[in-house]
Order: sequence, then C-alpha cells, then structure tokens
Amino acid sequence: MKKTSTAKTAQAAVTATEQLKERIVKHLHSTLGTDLNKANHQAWWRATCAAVNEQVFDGLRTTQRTHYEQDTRALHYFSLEYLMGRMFSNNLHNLGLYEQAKLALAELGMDIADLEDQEEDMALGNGGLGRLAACFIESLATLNYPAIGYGIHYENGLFQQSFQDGRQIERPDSWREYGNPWEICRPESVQEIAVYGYVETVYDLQGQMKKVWHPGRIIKGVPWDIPIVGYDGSSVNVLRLWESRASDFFNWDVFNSGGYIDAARENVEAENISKVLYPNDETDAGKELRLIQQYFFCSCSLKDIIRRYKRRHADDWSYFAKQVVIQLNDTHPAVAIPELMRILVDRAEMAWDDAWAICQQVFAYTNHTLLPEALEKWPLRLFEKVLPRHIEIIYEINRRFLVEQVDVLWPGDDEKKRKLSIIEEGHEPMVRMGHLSVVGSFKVNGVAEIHSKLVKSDLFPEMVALWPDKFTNVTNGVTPRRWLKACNPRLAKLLDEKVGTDWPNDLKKLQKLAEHAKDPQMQDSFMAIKQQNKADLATVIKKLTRIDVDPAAMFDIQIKRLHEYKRQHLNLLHILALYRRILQNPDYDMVPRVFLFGAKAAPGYKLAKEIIYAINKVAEKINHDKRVKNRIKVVFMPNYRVTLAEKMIPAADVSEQISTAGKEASGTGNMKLALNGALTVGTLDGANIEIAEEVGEDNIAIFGLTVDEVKALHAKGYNSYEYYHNNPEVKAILDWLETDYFTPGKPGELAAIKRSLLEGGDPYLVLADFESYVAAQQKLDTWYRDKSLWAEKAILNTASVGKFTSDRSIEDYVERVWNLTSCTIRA
Ligand code: B1N
Ligand code: IMP
Repeated sequence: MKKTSTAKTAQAAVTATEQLKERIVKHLHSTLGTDLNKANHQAWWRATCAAVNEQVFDGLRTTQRTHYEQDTRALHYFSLEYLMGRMFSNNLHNLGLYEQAKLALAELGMDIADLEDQEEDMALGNGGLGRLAACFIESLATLNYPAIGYGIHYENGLFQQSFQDGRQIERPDSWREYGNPWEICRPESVQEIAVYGYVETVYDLQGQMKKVWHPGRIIKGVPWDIPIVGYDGSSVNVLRLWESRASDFFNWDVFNSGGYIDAARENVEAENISKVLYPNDETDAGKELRLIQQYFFCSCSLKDIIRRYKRRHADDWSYFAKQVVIQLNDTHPAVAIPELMRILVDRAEMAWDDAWAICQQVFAYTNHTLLPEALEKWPLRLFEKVLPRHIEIIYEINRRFLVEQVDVLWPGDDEKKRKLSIIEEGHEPMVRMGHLSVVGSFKVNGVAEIHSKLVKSDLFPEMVALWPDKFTNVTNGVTPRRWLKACNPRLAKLLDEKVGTDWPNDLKKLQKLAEHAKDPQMQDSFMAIKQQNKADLATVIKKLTRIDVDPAAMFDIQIKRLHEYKRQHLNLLHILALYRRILQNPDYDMVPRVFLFGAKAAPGYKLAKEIIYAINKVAEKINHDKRVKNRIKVVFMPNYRVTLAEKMIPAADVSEQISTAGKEASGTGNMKLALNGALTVGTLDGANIEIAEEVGEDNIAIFGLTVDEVKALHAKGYNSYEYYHNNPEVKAILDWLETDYFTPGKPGELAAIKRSLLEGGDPYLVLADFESYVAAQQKLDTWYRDKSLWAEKAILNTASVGKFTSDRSIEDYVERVWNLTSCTIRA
C-alpha cells in the first residue's frame, strides 16, 4: 500500500515537471518568439517567469474574487518605498515550485542560478523602511489577510553604486528598461489627480459657503500591479504602484491654442513625478517634486480605494471605516489625511465632523525615526502653492485640534499650543507632518520596544497626555522565506531535518534546535554550512573586487546605509587599532578576520562619502601590506542591495549593529543576520535589545553607552577631546588619518573623520564608545578560538530569534491596530 502511494507521488512529480517543461518551452516560442537553439539566458528566464505567472495570475484572480464576494475589510499599506529585490526565486519558493523548476530547467539544459541572475533588483526603496514594507506585504499574503500595498512606480530605483579610486560614483538604476515580467499594467484603473491652482469661495442658493479648487494642472496616474504570492497559502495579494503621465484631457487645451512645445514640456514635467526615487535615507528631502510625489500616490490610491468601495456601497459612507484601514509608513504619505477630508467634505459634501470621524477611524501611523533631520516638515508657502485647498484643510484640522483638545487640557497655555501646533511658527512657517499624522490617526506605533517608549517620552509626550491609548509598539520582523529558506538553502535543509519543515511559517519552531546546540555532530553540520556559504561569498568577493579572502577567517559584516549614527567609522577605528597593533607587534595574536562592508551614501551626504573613501583607502593599504600576514582583510562590496544581502548574510560570523543608543529605531538587518547564525556585536539600541533578550547575554556581544547614559553624557556636556587626549591608541589612530600613510602624496585626504570627531564634537559618541567596542570585539575573538563554543552560540542565535518573523509583526498589527480577519482562498 505504502509503496504504491509513494510510487504515485513520484509519478505525479515527474508529470508536473514534464508539464512545467512544456509550459516553459511553449512560452519560449509563443511569448518570447524564439527557439530552443537560439534562446539566451534572458529569454529562458522570461519564458520561465511567464510559465510561473500562469499560476500566479490564477491565484491573483481567485484571491481578488474571494475578497470581493466576501466584501472583506482590508488593509491598505501606504508607502513611498518598497525594496522588493528579485521576485523569481521567492515566487517559486512561495508557490512550492522551486525544486521542480530547478529540475525542469536542468533537464532543459539550464542552471536555475544563471536564470536568477538575469533579474534586476526591484530597488524602489532606500533601506530598512522600504525592505520592511516588502516583508510585510509578503507576510500579509502568507497569513491570508486582505491587503493591498500602494506606492510609486519609479522609473529609476535607488542609484547603482560603483567606486572610482575609492570614491562612490552613482549611476541611474533603470531596472525595467526591457520590461518587468512580474507586473501588469491596468489602464482600466487610471486615475486623474490635480495640483497647483487656486481656491475660490462661493455661496450656494442657501447661502452656504463652499470652497472650490481650480487646479492648475491635471496628471494621470497609471497603475501597475505586482502580484505578491503568499507562502504555502493560496492568497496572492497586490502591490499597486502608480506611474505618472501627462493627462490627455488637460493637454488638449494647450494643443488647441497652438502651444505644442509647451504641451510637450508639461508632458515631461508630469512624467517626472514618478521618474526617480529620492535617495535620502533618514533625511527630509524638502523638495517640491517630493511633495508632489507624496500627494500624487496618496490621491491616486484613495481614489482607487473609494472606487472599489463604491462598487458595493455606492454613496453610503457609513461602512467606509469598517471596510478600510490605511497604514501610513512614516509621515511620507501623511498628506492622505487632508486629501480624504477634501474628498469627503468638498466632493461628497459631508459635514466636517462626520468626515473627520471617518478619517480618525481609517488612518494609523508608524513612526520609524527620531532623528530630527528625518522629521518631515514642509514650508507652508510650498504647500500653499502645490496644494492650495489642502493647506486650508490642515488649518482647520489644526484650529479644531488646538481649541477642542489642547486648550481643554491646558487652558490658556500658549506655549503648549506653539509646541503642539501642526504649523510651526517662525520666519519660514512649516507644516509638521508628524503632528498631522498623530492628530489624524487612531493608532501610532514605533518599531521596537525602546523606540516606541522614546516616541512617547521624547517625541510626542503631550500627545500621549491627550490620547494615552493611541500609542503602541509593534516590533519589526523579517520574512524567513526570503531571509532563510531562499537565501540559505543549506541551512534550510538542515532545519527541515532537525525541527521539521513548517518553520518557515512558524518560526518559533526553531527553538527545538537549541536542544542540539551542544551536540558535536550538529555543531559540525552547522559550521560546515557556514563554511560553504563563506566559500561561496569568497568567490563573489573575488569576482566583484578582485580581493582574495580566506573562508577560514572570521567574516565580520556591516551592511546598511551609510550614516554617522550607524557608525561605520567606529568599525573603521577598530580596524585601524588592530592594524596598528600588528605593525607595533609583528606577532600580534588575533583570529584572522575579513571585515566586510556594504553601504550606499546619499549622494549629497558629504561626510558619509568621506567615510566610504576612508574605508576603501585603508582597505587598499592593509590588503597589500605583507606584514599583516592576512590577519586582516577589508572589503567594501560595491552596490550593496537586497541581492547582495542575500549572499552576504548566510556567510556572516559577526553582525555589526553598532548605532549610538537611541538612534536606530529598530534595525532589521540585525534580525536577518542572527537568524542565519551570526553573533551580534551591538549596542543596546532598537531591536538589538530584544534580540539580546531572546538569545541571552552569553550569545551576543553588547557594548557601549545605554540610552540613559547617552542622555546623561550629553546633559553633562560631552567633550570628545578628553578621549583623544586620554587614550593614546585613539590619538594615534586619528592622527594617522591626517598623514599621507593611506593616501601617499596626499596628506589630509582622510582628515574629515578626525575633524568631525573632534572639532565637530563627535555627535554620535564614537570616541565615548570606542574602548568598550574594542573590548567586545576582543571577547568575540576569544570565543571564536573555541570552535565548539562558537558553534553552540551560533546555533543558539538561529534557534532563538523566532520572534522576529514578520508574520509575528503582522499578527501584532492585526491585534493592536488593524482588526482584520484572515480570509481563506479556495481555487
Ligand atoms: O526604518 C526601519 C528601521 O528598522 C530603522 O531603524 C530605521 O532607521 C528605518 C526618510 C527613512 N527610519 N526612517 C527612515 C527612510 C527614508 C526617508 O526618506 C526616513 N528609515 C528608517 C524600519 O522600521
Ligand atoms: P539595517 O539598517 O541594518 O537594519 O538594514 C535594513 C535592511 O535593509 C537590510 O537588511 C537590507 O535588506 C536592506 N538595506 C539596507 N541598506 C540597503 C541598501 O543600501 N540597498 C538595499 N537594501 C538595503
């Protein structure tokens, strides 16, 4: 009996593989118009995508039909960024087709890895915030929650980075130059939106005052849908991205009046809106085009939501807040709040109070940062010019807020009103998007326990006094499908054997692994996998940088955007300290280490670029210095992006999470690295704190000042010169950077770092944390010498971080904020 059923399964697998092969070949012929004998990898890749899409689109149709029939409440995730990376292998894994496709392609003479490499990263985001959005929409589909992601269909994603003599060069990222097989254009759902112009006050026959906005320009929003395939589940949700085009309707007038060139110019301007992603991570761009981008996609998305709602409920708004919840991914989409008010009050002619009641039940806001330079503010004059009606609505929201809320709790307190006003006074008045978001939302959350506390205590304490229940926490998470199963197949296989195959959607199951942490056989298997992953990465390193690294060395990895608060320069100072010790003592005993960096600097962020340059110059010197005897290698990987992260993370021994305490809201790279068995060297900041709680203090190297100590030091007055004068090693290293040792013939080229740490006052306390950082690194060095001890700690890291699956984050949002019901999809 058993035998025949096994035989049947085997037969079914053979048939399925044969069918997939047929479908691929069919698409090679009929979709790509080419043939077996002349198809290149690109054609094979596209044909395979088309074959996979047959299944994806089936799932998409069924999901959408079911949601419509059941009239489900849905989440609408509004985000200016989605850092998707590649879709091919993840779609295959989530459909359960990866092994089958690999086999089918092998039988057709193709290596699936070669085809995977044909895909450009979909890099429509800067870093953590955009990648979080991507993990969240995948988890939402996996958990069968009705949800849609809204954003912008940028023609150019985050710039591509290369190095020229160690300096960052940026090039445009035209990721869909030859079309993207995963997206579907939906001309039937085009929207038109308005900007500029003026507002007229009119009175109707009853003498009622009305505001009429006469827009200066109309722009067309064209939606592109990207299916988001849930793991193992049947849901296929949608990411809907808007592309801007010139409106046909508007340009007719210009054409008719003979303004052909003007019309062409306006076309270009309309199309500029979705042309490029702003490359600033954690800084406010403050540019007119950025405001228009924000409004453009919010307005298109709201109209899309309302169109869908009206199909069922026509003009009855009473169910709107029951069916619709909108999550604002930071303040970037906050203009959706006055836009919904405008639609309800001006277009649907609803009374202000009723409209406001709806808004306050629909919007929720996630704060991702406390950095002052990232807190969005728009010059009032700019707002007035671009969105003349919305600024009036914001004034009214603000007036009522100050009168009905602030003045009730703090009667006559003008100071409180100044602090809480959505409009910041001053010589250039500004619109505070954070204030607007808090006032207009029913929930506000931070992204890790400590960060959510700081949002309450430091950023919005008065808002907490007004609405204590509005504030909550949802700690970030990452999808274990992409960040373990797909990117680390060797470890995934071992986990399947040791803890069963359902860990990808039940990550707490990994805890079982802890039982085997001391088992020598388990340790051998675990570390052998790490070794193979390191050898694979060494090949990639060689190919990208021509640098040879030894896979037996400790791989110490810092991958994240370049920012002073993330302190890549602290890492650099440690490298310089080790190098100097070697030069002073040729027999200096240390575990050989490869220091790997991956980071893009915002093109306008000078010091960040100087830090990249310094790391590259120091790398050049150390890597060629025979006296080092390979104890240190330094590699800056060019063009860090999701695809490179997927190659680096499985190969990491050490994960660098060294931000100044209080500055990194959460971090998510920290979670991915620990999940793949790296030990963290980190501060008590963001989610590091929760990682330390989960893995235990013996399995993480914590160092540095705590949030409270940072505050106390600043309060007392921090003087970085003291550390410079009192620590001879620090002094020697900083002085070294001023010489021409690393830049022969060009002294002073690396001096910017020293200047910022001394004259610049060292705002991120690099020197204050240096000693403690070096001690933590020394501890890791000691641990690494004991192979079994290290293996145990690495295994315990993988075993203990089940909390950080984005599935858990989503369930937290559902419970604390969204109030959704999951919806089973049947074919
Ligand atoms: O969001 C991530 C967190 O894990 C990180 O700690 C946090 O730094 C990051 C303006 C941002 N906060 N703010 C931004 C991005 C782009 C931009 O234009 C701000 N990114 C974060 C996910 O919660
Ligand atoms: P973190 O700042 O270390 O938490 O990094 C967050 C995550 O965002 C990383 O794990 C990557 O997946 C992604 N990421 C960060 N910086 C970049 C970048 O420059 N390009 C692409 N992805 C990035």
